[in-house]
Amino acid sequence: MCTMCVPAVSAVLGALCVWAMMDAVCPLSGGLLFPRESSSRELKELSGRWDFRADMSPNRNQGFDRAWYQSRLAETGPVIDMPVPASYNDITQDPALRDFIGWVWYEREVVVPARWVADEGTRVVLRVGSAHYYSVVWVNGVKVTEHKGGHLPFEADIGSVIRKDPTSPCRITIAVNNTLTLDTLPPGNIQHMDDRTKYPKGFFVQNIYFDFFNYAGLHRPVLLYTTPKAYVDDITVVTDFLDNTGLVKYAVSVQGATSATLKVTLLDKDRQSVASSSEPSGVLKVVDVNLWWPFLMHESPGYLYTLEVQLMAADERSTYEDVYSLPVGIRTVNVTSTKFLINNKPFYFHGVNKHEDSDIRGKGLDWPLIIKDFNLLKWLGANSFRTSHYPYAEEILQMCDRHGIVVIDECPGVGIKDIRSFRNASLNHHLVVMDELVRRDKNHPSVVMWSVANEPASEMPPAEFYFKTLIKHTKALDPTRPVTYITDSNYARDKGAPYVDVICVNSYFSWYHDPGHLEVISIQLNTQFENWYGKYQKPIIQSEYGADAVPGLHSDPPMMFTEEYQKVVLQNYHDVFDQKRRQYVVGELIWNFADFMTAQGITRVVGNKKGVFTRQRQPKAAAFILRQRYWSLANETGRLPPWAKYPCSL
Ligand code: BDP
Repeated sequence: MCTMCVPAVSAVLGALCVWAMMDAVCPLSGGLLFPRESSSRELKELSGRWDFRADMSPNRNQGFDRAWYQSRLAETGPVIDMPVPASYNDITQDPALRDFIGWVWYEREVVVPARWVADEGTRVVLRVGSAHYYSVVWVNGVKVTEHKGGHLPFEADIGSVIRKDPTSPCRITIAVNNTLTLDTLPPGNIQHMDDRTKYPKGFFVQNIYFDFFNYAGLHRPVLLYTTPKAYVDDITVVTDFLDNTGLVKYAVSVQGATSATLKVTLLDKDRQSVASSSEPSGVLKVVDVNLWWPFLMHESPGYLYTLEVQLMAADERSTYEDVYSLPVGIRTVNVTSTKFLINNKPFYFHGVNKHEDSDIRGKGLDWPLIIKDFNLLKWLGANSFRTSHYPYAEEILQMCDRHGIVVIDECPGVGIKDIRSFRNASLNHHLVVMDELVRRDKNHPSVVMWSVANEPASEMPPAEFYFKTLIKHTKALDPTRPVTYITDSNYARDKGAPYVDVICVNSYFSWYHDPGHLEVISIQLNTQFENWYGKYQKPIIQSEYGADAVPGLHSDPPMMFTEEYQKVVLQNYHDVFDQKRRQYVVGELIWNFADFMTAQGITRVVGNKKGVFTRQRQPKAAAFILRQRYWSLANETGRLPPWAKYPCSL
């Protein structure tokens, strides 16, 4: 495939020539609904053991040169077992695989139910939840799709390929490349070290400008699912309410049928129909509506209706019926100059920043971890989190919808520090990623704001055009949600702030600035808030603050890296939050929920230790401080269910 690449060229160029091809392709066509079973749709999960090989050849291109996708991977060289979903980095004892840069190859043979193959009226779709960063997919040696970007799903209709030879098993090959360039999100670059007195032949490193390990592989489920040939391709829902009546504006798009009949029904929690229509778009009215409320803001948070869409279509050969059910939460989001409103009531974010990160799995989706984390969020009394620094799995957002955990949904625009990453190629890719993100997450009631980037070099002159364009584009995609980016820049020099709806600011007083001096926090934080509000008159969220604490390390008086120091940093910040939240501060998100892995470096001791929980999800002293605070904030600002009035052991 990479005919432009000569063997001596590096892994990064191998990736680049593929991306150039992608740019010519129209970025978004159609919807990308989460795959759900229904009476008309079947699903086959491909989680489990896959064959795997990293292409360790000097230019990382041997797999393409020798067409590894054309036969079984085991026939072209040695393979090892690799779990999917998971990052591959921490699965073996091999440091070369942990730190690998370039193409890796996954393969799995699947038995496809005979009916799926025989029935020409069935679409068979291969879906990859996410693969970091760039991927190419073949079925039985035929390329079916490629995708750029490590955190969003992509899919391909593979029906025609598997029908070519109905007797052979379906062999899925996925090549994944984690090389980052100045135009990827996040950006990075490859540096070759040619001084032979210092480095071995062919030595190169991947430079990154973000603070988490660049885990790679098939991070989210890979699956096959079916739909009829005529099918519900996309649904968009926007909600509102007037007094006691909920309003669900919807639009359904259909593919594969010239004419179709639709039945759209809104069901309540007891599966009773509360409104229906037969139009492809319209407004459903719900009397005595149950609004979707955040956790700890209402006795029954996270109320979800179900929008059931039934499609009937026919062509000269057959009739088709498709059914798709979408969970719908009815709520509104608005921003004033001092408040963030959900359902017209002031909402205060008392929450966390997270990472998709854990032992062994890296960034691989893992249900025990997801559910444990939601239990810990509730234990803390957290009502929100930010998906720092990339979109999280859809399964996680579904949990947020169910439990009323409010989300600031962030795209992978982290580490935009090099001026060359503000060029058109980067901006165009960033716009496409926002298209993909909004397409995927637009219907989640839990998502209340888009964050287009984290700590970009927003003081650089090109940042103004870049963020103006990006934010305008995002608002055009979704006029119903506020848009922000997260800044650590100086209020007077930040170029993008005029365009955001909410100011989100990160600061680490007494840590990166004036390390060890807890006494500066109160004055510096106060100045920070007054400056930003004075200049922009927009509500402010403290989107990051915190300190590293090595669990079990103690000192009194507190010293940096001890549990006591982390605790006192938090308490000093909280004192200022308590003054400013009565004015224009609308939220506080601790950095970080849990310790997480980073690249190796002199400031990181086996990862970033700013978690209030360890990486294994055990609480540090700071977790108890936060828990006390969040529950008392909830008692003050929300309407708690009786069981939650005072959680045990406070
Ligand atoms: C912030 C970054 C975050 C880092 C954190 C830290 O947004 O990604 O992990 O600093 O240094 O500025 O702990």
